[in-house]
Amino acid sequence: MSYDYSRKVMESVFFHADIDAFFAQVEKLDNSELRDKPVIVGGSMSRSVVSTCSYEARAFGVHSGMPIAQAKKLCPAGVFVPVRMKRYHEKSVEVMSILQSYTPHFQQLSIDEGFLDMTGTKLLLGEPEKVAEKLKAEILEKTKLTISIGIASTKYFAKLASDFKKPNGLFYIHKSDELSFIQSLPMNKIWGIGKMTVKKLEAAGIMNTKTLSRLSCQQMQLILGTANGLFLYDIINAHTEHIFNETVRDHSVSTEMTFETDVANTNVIENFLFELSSELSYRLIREQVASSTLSVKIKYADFKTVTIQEANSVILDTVSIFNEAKKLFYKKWERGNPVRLIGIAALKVLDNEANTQGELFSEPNRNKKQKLVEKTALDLAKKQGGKQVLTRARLINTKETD
Ligand code: TTP
Ligand code: MG
Repeated sequence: MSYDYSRKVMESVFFHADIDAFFAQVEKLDNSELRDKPVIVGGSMSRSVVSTCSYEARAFGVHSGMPIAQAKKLCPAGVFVPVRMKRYHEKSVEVMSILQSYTPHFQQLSIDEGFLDMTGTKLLLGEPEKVAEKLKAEILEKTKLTISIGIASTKYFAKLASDFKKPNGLFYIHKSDELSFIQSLPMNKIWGIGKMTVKKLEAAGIMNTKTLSRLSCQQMQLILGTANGLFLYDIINAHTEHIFNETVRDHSVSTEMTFETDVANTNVIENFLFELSSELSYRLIREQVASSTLSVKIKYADFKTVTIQEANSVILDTVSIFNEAKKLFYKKWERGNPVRLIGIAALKVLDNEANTQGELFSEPNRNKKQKLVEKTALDLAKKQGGKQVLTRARLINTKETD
């Protein structure tokens, strides 16, 4: 038997699908009075930042992670609505199940986005753009939500492409255009270059992507460190096949906050734990990981710090994290001793094998899968959370929305 070596190696085709202004779009869907209005979602419990906002609000400069107070100044006509995670999860499941019906190789990346490996489907399904159009139309018809789709030969470029024509966009970055596409973006628009990286590059005299693209790998590593230098070198030279394919193992996801004044009131503490639980849940889902070991940290007014951890069944959703965290807290807390800071962490997290949001909530985590390396504004907000000042009133006066 002979093998036809002249056969061309098949080019990979990936779609990246991402729901437009997700939380805000769901709010509009559920309340027709919000149609065409600048809708700003956020301000749950103690954390008064914008989760997301509609494109009308974006025109005023409002964006995710911005303090609500600032959003109000920029967009006084904005309609501010609280986060309703449960409802967003429902809609996410609807969208994700349609996405995964298009390919057996679907990778959910966060609550509102995922990759579809469409390699080799051209003969069966047709041109990628046509398939993407059909997919968008099906999602709109069945879920009443618009999404944007990016197409490329790697997941990385597909993700850039979906962002390029948002909202309700469709864009194909062909392989031959990848290098010119990436090198035409301003540095701060290149996915993977955060504010800190831009600062470091500028401090080294690299002011634009063109100059950046001329650096050797060693030069980038000198400026950014070994791993980050290599990561960026690969991106800028359009070597992106490996991105979004690494696996995560044995790291932890944590969040903590400091009280404005030391607190011994259990109502306040429990509200606080709920807020932390909701954040932790959001991050676990977003990073597509799961954990069965929760840890709680308590720092007292005198800075004495204690931690307690316990392995249990898989924890993912806010309520089960909250219940577990509360149990651990009361086990360890010296009753009446005022607390200065509380933290919770999911330890030994593993990639969640589940492909849909629904499975994510019910199934235990199993094998390792793709790593999500996305650095969201939310993560930044959470990091700042440790220093964030909170008021007692805000915590008590808020309703449970998750
Ligand atoms: P994104 O897909 O980053 O944003 P988006 O869907 O609102 O807008 P678009 O994709 O059109 O640019 O995030 C998905 C959802 O995740 C978003 O609707 C709300 C939530 N989210 C936060 O709660 N905080 C954040 O900082 C970010 C970035 C997102
Ligand atoms: Mg989105």
